[in-house]
Amino acid sequence: MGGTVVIKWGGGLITHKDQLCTVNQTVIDQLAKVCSQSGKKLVIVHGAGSFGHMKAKKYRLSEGRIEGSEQDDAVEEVRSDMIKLNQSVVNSLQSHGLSVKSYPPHKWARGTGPDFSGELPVHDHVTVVYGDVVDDDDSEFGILSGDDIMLRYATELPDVERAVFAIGGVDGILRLPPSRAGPDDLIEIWHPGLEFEGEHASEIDVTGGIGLKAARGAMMAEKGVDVVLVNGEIPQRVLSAILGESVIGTRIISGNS
Ligand code: IP8
Repeated sequence: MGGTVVIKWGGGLITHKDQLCTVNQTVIDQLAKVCSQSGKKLVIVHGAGSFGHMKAKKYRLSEGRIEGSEQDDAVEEVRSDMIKLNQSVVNSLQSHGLSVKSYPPHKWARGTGPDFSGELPVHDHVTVVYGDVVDDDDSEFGILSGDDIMLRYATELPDVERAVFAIGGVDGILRLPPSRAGPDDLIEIWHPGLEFEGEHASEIDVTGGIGLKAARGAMMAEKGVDVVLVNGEIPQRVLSAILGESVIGTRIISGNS
């Protein structure tokens, strides 16, 4: 079976981002299928999309405890919404014959950002984790992005072959925001010295959008991990990316390469 491939299923890819708690079942099933076809040992990290960002934004959960603000129900609701999204992911993977174990981060991780604490759980075959509301020593709770979890798995597991970000609606990192970009604006090889004008829906998202993926991807590349971003709506590209074949998308290389 070889080494492990760490793959992010973007939240905007696997949910309908503008409709509260609505899964994109077609995409989830396509991704589950290619994961099963790949025959690889996988760590799948999924994002939150409309199961996390909308309520987290409304109740300002990424800011931690705000005195005088009623946030406790929202913390529990987002955790339970994320368990529902995770269940859809796990069910689909299992229905494609995979041996899967899922580990809700609020049970094993503390703190936010790339230096969160907690031992990374791993299952023999397919491990599933996701962006979540976690406890935090300073601010009581906060939002741990799947992108930070990706970074830690990709750089700390001993046998990682590569890291793949499957994202929604775009072919990779574009020079211009998707609304203004043309076919020639895909950046095929990106490193931190190369500027791009990412679009971040900060009125919707509580985590970092494409900019955070690029930044975490660069940190992985720095440690020698191959990183690629691909359009997650095109199953063949996701499969090629998992297998390490050449594919339309953005490869991230370290600033020093
Ligand atoms: O979508 C965010 O995770 P991400 C988690 O991976 C929540 O950045 C609960 C909003």
